[in-house]
Amino acid sequence: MNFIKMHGLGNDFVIVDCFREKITADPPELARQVCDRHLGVGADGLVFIWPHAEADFRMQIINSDGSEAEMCGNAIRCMARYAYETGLVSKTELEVETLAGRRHPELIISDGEVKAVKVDMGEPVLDPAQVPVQLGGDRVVNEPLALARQLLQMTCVSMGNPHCLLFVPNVAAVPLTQIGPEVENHPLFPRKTNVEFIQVLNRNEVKMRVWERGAGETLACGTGACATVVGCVLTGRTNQKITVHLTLGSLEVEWAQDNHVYMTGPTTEVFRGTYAPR
Ligand code: ZDP
Repeated sequence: MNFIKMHGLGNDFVIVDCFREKITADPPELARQVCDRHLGVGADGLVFIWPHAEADFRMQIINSDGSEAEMCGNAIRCMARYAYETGLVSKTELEVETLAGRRHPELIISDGEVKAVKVDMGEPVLDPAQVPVQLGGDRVVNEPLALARQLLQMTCVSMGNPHCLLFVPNVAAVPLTQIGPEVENHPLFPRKTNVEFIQVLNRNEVKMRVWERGAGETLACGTGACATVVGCVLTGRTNQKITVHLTLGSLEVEWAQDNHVYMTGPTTEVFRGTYAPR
């Protein structure tokens, strides 16, 4: 199986072009094998580009634990660039079908190269039943979250996939591997959740670390960065357009007047290869 290894700020993926490859293996099991950093290629997720009748292509994202996610921000940027550079598409504004609905990446080209990708990530969802998080009311903003050894304050946003936002004074000091799984698997989240730890630097910049549903700590999360700007605005901490600083770089995100969240960031192709499924 031919694949392309790409990443968005270190959130890395094995991408399989199903316009050209025939997939016979079971996707969840294939993802667990391929994403294994010792026995496979190694990645945070396995992503398939499928043909689609009405859209330029359909994106399917499987986390490294084999669970399927509704949407993926860093990967959609990588796939948009791959589709353009390999001639799957010949335009710079694309339509991508996902489990979260249609998404619209735009390739930012200069000197013939894809310098960045700007994605309309759609509208955030605050209704607890749709995040989903099992609390009442019309939104979950600054609500208590009781863990085994501490009481946190959370804000919950869906960008098609669930996010639990926790504001902290210093992201570097967060015991991510201890708190992350406890929140990811908390009974309040029937479909588990991604967990973002956010340190507000000023009204235009934040630092963020993420414990991802189905993948653990990753270096970046595009949907998480989009959920972050929504949570920051809802809690009065930042402006609508901010820079989200991640471990290896930053994403520019804006919760715009049209209620859509726009995310702009880089993509990197690392290598191409052939994988022999076990
Ligand atoms: O929602 C989830 O299960 C996420 N782990 C999917 C992957 C999200 C991603 N990190 C992103 O950039 O949005 C790829």
